[in-house]
Amino acid sequence: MINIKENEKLSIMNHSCAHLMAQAVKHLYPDALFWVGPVVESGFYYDIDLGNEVIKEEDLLKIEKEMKKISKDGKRIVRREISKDEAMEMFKDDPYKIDLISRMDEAEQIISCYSQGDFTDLCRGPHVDTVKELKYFKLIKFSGAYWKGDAKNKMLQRIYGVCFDNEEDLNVYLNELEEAKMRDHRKIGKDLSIFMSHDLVGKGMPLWLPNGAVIRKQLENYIYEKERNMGYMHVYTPCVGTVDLYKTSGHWDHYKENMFPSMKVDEEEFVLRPMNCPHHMLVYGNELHSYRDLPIRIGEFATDFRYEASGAVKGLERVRCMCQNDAHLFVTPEQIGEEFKKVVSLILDVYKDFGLKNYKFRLSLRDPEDKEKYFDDDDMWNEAEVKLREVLNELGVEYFEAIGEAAFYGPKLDVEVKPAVGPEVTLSTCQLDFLLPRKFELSYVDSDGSRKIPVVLHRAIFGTFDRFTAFILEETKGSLPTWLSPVQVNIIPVNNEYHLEYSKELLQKLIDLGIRCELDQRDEKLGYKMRESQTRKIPYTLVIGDMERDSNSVNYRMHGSKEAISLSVEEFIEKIKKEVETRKSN
Ligand code: TSB
Ligand code: ZN
Repeated sequence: MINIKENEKLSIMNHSCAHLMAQAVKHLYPDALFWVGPVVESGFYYDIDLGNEVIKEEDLLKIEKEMKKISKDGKRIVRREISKDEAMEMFKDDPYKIDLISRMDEAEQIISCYSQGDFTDLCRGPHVDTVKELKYFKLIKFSGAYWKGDAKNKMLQRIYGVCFDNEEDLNVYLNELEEAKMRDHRKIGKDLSIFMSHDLVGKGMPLWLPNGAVIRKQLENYIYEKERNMGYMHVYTPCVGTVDLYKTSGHWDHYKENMFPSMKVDEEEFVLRPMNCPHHMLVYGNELHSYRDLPIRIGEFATDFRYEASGAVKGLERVRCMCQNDAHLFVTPEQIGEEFKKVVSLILDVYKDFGLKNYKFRLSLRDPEDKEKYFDDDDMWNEAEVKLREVLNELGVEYFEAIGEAAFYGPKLDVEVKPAVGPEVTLSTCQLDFLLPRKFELSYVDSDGSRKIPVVLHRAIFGTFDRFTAFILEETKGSLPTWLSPVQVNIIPVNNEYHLEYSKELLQKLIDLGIRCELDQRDEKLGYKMRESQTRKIPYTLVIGDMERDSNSVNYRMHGSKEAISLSVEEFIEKIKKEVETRKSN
């Protein structure tokens, strides 16, 4: 999808279109006040104070109609430069503009504003010459948005739109948008009953429904096996810790704004944990370790809580209660390269198993100028960066570098993916850490009998089960491979009177073999049931009639295929079992 913000011409058009929309809104809602109207990747938006009015779907059409009218009228867009004092006077009845003007740099004594007909707005510009040039636009959606993004402030109305310089590009864009909406995991998650949310549970706290729970369990089994084979040891630890634990780890100082507030129980003060590292440090410290025991790999499917802004939470992708596929690897300094390589290889392996191709590796480094954010040890940082690059080059992995994106304790490698809707997010991560083991006074006995401090690699291959599930739902458009599908086989008897008994036997046989199977014995038309089986994206739909019953066979259609194939029951079982056991991807 085109990035409007990165295209100079479209960027100017979209910015002008935001003004056009504001003018139309002002015509329809004379008391409207305007906050900011920037150009974004997907077009433009404007945050508007409409008093107590809340924008509805049909209002967008009204505003669009008014925009068309103004555009036809064809007024010129005129730039004017005024002094800060003039601006203050001109907008004295508009608290939002006064806020903007009063915060403008002292050096910025000249302020520009743009007028078109009866509408004037404060703006740096540039703009198109006349509103006539704005013909091919569409208002896309609306939402509430707190003034300055702060939940303590008033809720404004945000309207999004997009503008192109020709009709075809607009239509292509709108089609792509429609497709992205269909691929959005929030829609798929609802259509396929994978997760839900409820105000009584809270924002960013999805509930995994039975279908989602099956997927999650399969993911857990899959990654557990991989990790176990690589020598990981899995633990269970509580999803709370005392404030002192997080003071020791440094999270209380560096991560507090991402944490839920603390709560007192008797004499102890607890927090819901945002990360599992401190718990795992304590697990490591529970025993004395020799250099011969290292690497020690402590894994956990661990629930964490993070305060994410209410406007940022999104389906399963960005939640406030999440489950990490987490592990902390304790290594000697000499083992860093090799262990890091194993993690990157595991990431590559997993992505291949899932048939994922749309991702990028990002090597996140510190900004050497920023002495506040990053733990101060130049040698450590330089050495670590060299090592990570070395491994990536050895593995022939393509990556880009991002300065200033490292964690406060060390550089990291992230895997970035693009969701159907919205900005890129991180899936997998592997982070080098020289700091936490020191804070928890961890050690191992080296070959010469001396005490040494281990280095820690924090890593999450799926990231969280939540975000990974969101991503694979979008990548597969909900058509999951058989091994991951909540229901793998749907049996439909042609006629309940003659074929139900055989169908029931078949159902039981498949269930006994651990295949997730359903029998549709409702009194509905065969065609209807088959279509529904497709909509539910069930990999195998078996249609059972006389032929199948009499010859102990099945007749199946795979999801997305019209072809009907006959196999003996034994052959079918063999086929599907193999597909599940090898976790075949689509
Ligand atoms: C890997 N301490 C490390 C851990 O040992 C850690 O917590 N790293 S993290 O902060 O990067 O989080 C790990 C992964 O969780 C991220 O890579 C991302 O994929 C996922 N994640 C982070 N925040 C959210 C969220 N709000 N919702 C869903 N998944 C999230
Ligand atoms: Zn960690």
